[in-house]
Amino acid sequence: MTTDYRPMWTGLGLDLKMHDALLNVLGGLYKDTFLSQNDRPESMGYFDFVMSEVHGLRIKELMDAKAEGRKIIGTFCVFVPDELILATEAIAVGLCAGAEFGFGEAEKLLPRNMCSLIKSFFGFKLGKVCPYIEATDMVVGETTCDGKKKAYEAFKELQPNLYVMEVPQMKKPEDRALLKAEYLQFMKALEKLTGIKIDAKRLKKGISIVNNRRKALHRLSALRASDPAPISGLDALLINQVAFYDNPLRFTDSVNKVCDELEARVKKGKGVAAKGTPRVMIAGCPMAIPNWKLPAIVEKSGGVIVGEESCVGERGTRNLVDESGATLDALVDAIVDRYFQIDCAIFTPNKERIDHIESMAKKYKADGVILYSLQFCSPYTIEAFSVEKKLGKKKIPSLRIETDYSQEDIGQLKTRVEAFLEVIKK
Ligand code: BJ8
Repeated sequence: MTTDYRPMWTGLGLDLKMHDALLNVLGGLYKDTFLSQNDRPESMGYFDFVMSEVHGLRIKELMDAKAEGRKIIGTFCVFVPDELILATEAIAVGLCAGAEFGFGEAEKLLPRNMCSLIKSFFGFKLGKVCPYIEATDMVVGETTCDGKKKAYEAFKELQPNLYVMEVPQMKKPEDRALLKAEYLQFMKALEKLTGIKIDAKRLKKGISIVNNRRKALHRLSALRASDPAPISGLDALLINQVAFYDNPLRFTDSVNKVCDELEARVKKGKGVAAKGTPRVMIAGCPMAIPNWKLPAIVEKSGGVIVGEESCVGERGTRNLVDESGATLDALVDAIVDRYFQIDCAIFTPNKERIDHIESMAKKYKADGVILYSLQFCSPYTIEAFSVEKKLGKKKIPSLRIETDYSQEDIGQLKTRVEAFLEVIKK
């Protein structure tokens, strides 16, 4: 960062000493994980720049937008429709955190046996190191897993602008009706906050922006089906992670530029890893920045990741919203239809997810699937058993991995991943 952002961070109430320490660690980790890779697409330069300015220029953009009267909405879950937020000229930012930071403080408010993702956003808040959350005008929580649902009760004490949305747990018609009612209520809350009434024209524009972002990410995913894979799983994951922070129009444009470059690579038969490199798919809990531990182990051990069945990945971007509706109600229905198909493991039964994992493994020609769950995440850890059984029947090798944000198990994970790659090697 060339600009001095300290006055801005001070204005946001950050603890500068802690924040400096976090940025130092992040910078080093980014360099070791991403910049050390061979043969990266040149167009990834944009994402390197975004990451170098993730607490700088992007926050300045948010603060400038606030000065113009726009609102910032922080979210933790892909069930919160960005379309509705954009329809009120507000800006959506993802708040999930992927680093072990401030866990000691978080564990004074939460039990130790909670997943790292929850402890992390508490740690970032308590440590005063996240400029995104401090810039928000509204933070949206949701009743997904029990951990999040109950943690928000304590989080409300720290973050008074927290709004909690109910998300159903089954896929019956009455559950769809519940989701629609929740979205309508959320629209009202957004309208009250922003002073902007959502109409069909505004919503259509929001839908189109988010659909275009999804289309660019779908294009990226499709290119990864090529053998050799034209981009590393780490870089593809990074792009999916940046989607939650960046200006959506600029982001879409940048992803399409990466895709143009990858298309040229595919035509020439060029890849980031040699043809025949074991192709791995990861399925499970979302990986928030800077949770790159497992993908880095897989790719440094000689595999290449070709797909993520994750909310920071295909589960979060699958399906477009139908843009053809002429009325506000028709467009809201189209949004509900799209989001109601998300197959998060909090749903029961959740056969769709198991089917999706199988079809993704085929589509991306994966030689094996790693079933990834964060320790103490019941939904994904329990569901991994059924997924493993189904993949086994289809003769698709899988490996169950349960971990957290610490670095302590790296050696053990590496040994298990290397053994798995040996098994799936063609
Ligand atoms: S739609 S995956 S973003 S809830 S890892 S906090 S589930 S104990 S994150 Fe998620 Fe929405 Fe579902 Fe996606 Fe709980 Fe598990 Fe922790 Fe998790």
